[in-house]
Amino acid sequence: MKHGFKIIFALMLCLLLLGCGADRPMEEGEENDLIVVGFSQIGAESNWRVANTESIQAALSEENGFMLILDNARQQQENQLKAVRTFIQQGVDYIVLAPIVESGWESVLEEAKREGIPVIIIDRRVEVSNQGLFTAWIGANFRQEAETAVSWLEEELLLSGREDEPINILHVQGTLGGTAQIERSAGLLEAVERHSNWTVTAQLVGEYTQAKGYEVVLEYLRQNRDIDVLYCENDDMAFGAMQAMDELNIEYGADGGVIVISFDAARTALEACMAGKINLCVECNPLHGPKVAELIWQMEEGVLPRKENFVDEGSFTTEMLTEELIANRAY
Ligand code: GZL
Repeated sequence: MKHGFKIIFALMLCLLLLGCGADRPMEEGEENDLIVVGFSQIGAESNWRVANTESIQAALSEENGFMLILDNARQQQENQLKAVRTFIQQGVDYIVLAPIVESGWESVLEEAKREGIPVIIIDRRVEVSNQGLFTAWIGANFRQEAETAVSWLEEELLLSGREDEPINILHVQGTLGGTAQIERSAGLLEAVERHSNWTVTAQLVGEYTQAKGYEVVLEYLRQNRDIDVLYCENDDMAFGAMQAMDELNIEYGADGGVIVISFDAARTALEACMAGKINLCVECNPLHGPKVAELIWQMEEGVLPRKENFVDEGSFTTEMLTEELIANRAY
């Protein structure tokens, strides 16, 4: 724990122990050597994000030797910048940042570096001139996720004899400028370049939420019903789009109609996929907590951690899924 934070922490502790609600006085002689971690999280926009936060909270618990300070930025980069600067002023030991977009982090990361506070980036990436401004990144291979989706679609169309038919694709994007959106979009658009019979009829921004996904898809489908594939860059937007198609009596899913492709593969999406409402769930593993803890312990022992740390992930189709498989999933 940094000297500065020790003073603040000691003051906070005195206030608590003076009857301001301390739930338990420190045991006699108990050393408080918790590792203090400031975590700037984007928000709680999706099931994926909630699972990501829970994973960090579980791994960086007091029982595991940490004091976690969690800040929810409510989808605003400005709030993340403020949170990181507050963590720096508090003199935390480590900062974990889940950046909402790739740009705009150079100066705040330089400030953290000047104070000698290691920063671990999770999930989406940061675009900086000097990769030394952060210690490590943990996350998914978003381009691979897109390639998994496109390869599955190519196979699906071939198996159904539609490989040469005109295919209209409605593309529902996540928050523009975040790595997940950039890579999942690029993977689809590159495939459209390769297939002259594939057309992206529209790109709608659903901000990764069910409400916005429903709103933009309903508005679009009211005017344009001629779509063959719905490519949704996360489950929550897919649920919003499904709500819109239900409202407009548009058939979709494994039994026919619009082919639905979704990313994240949270339990609720897997249940919809098993029910045939989503054709393909491409997994994006949110369980970054254990790896964050592992890298911090390495640094505590003076070991420089690996710079890039990918999480494991796969994909699921209707016929692959069972109640048991879904029940055993961590999120
Ligand atoms: C992906 C992550 C995305 C998820 C969404 O790693 O950045 O943000 O796909 C979440 O569900 O909102």
